[in-house]
Amino acid sequence: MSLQSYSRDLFLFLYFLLIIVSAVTSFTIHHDKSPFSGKPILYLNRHQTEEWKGWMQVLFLMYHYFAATEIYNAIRIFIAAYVWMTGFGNFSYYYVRKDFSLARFAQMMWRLNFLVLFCCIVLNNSYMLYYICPMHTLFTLMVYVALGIFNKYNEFGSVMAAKFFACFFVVILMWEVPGVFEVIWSPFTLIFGYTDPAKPDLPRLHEWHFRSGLDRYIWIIGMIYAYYHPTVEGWMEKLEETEAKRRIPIKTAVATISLAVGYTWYEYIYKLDKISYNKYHPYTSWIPITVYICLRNVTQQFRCYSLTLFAWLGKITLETYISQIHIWLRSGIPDGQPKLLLSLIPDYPMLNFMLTTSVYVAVSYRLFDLTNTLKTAFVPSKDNKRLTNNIITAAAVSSVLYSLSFVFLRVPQMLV
Ligand SMILES: *[C@@H]1O[C@H](CO)[C@@H](O)[C@H](O)[C@H]1NC(C)=O
Ligand SMILES: CC(=O)N[C@H]1CO[C@H](CO)[C@@H](O)[C@@H]1O
Repeated sequence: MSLQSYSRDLFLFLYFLLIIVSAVTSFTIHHDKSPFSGKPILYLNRHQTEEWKGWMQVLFLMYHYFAATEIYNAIRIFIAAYVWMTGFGNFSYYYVRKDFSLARFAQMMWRLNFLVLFCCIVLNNSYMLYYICPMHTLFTLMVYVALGIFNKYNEFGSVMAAKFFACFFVVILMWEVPGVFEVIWSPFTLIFGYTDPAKPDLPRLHEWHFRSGLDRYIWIIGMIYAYYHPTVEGWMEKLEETEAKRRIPIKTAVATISLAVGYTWYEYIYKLDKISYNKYHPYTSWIPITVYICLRNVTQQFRCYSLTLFAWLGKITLETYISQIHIWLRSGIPDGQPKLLLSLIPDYPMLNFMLTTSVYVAVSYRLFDLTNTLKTAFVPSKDNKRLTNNIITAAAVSSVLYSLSFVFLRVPQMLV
């Protein structure tokens, strides 16, 4: 059993090493076409989003492994960025494809919750121990509902504006008005309740309120960015076609403004201590995200490049997030926060890190694969009858199993 220990030098060394390795081995230039215009893709394409997820995820995981508390605020931003992508990706999908079918919805829920459900059942953990999953499920649902209601009218700008306002209204009502959150969620305490064995006195819904509240607005910002995405792409195409004499000053101005805004945010918000930072986070997390988006695509070259190794890691973020708790770190008791490291080679922390990390990443990839394979098998795309049958069978089988295990758990007590 080794305890987490933090050395900034080692932390940065490992992270930069990974960047160098992926730059050397997986630097890729893409020549994709935009689905909107057929021209070369401009900004925030898939590769970039996945790469973005990947490099954030590595820092997020290393933050846990090495207990790097000094980057706490940065980690909050990364999680906000994931939620931003949930809003952005799901909005684009539903807005463009208009596919609100049961099958598509069930597939999305399967992808988000299949693995975590089994971890909860097998290891007797709460859903909230893996708070990323309920959070993304909630915000995915909210995007789905926002776009699904009266979806025939989504073409009208005024309807979309009303929908965005309605989203803000719901969020303000639920999180800003004291007491409303508890009233709405207390019937679901069984699912969203959580008690950290290390802090048994907090209310059951505290964790859910805290985690979901931190990123309550950013998914709407993601939707708004997705809504204006084609417009901004249009501007960018035009700018790219103008002569260098006008293009370069405009780009320089964009870069300078982004850097200045980013720096101001860093000085006045980021540097705050954890508690005060968390107060401002819901209202300010869009600033660094916007700055990153601007800088990441400021030149055509920048936009087309991506590091495929990070993009690969970005695809399996959900699995690496869930399995880190069990096969990289460990906690020892149900519902405990993972404060210990999995140790296969005691006394050799670096070798141990290498070995457990390889096993952990390989298993995560396998779990990602399995989730998708089983999804195709159980959630058929175009066969609603079979899908309904599967849902009913699953419900029946799980309730039988649940009742049986409930009885079996009582047996030892009855024998005494
Ligand atoms: C919707 O959001 C979820 C959660 O982040 C994500 O797993 C899923 O891929 C998104 N769907 C689309 C179509 O982008
Ligand atoms: C906000 C921003 O800097 N966008 C840039 C993205 O890339 C295009 C290239 O087509 C530039 O014109 C934009 O300035």
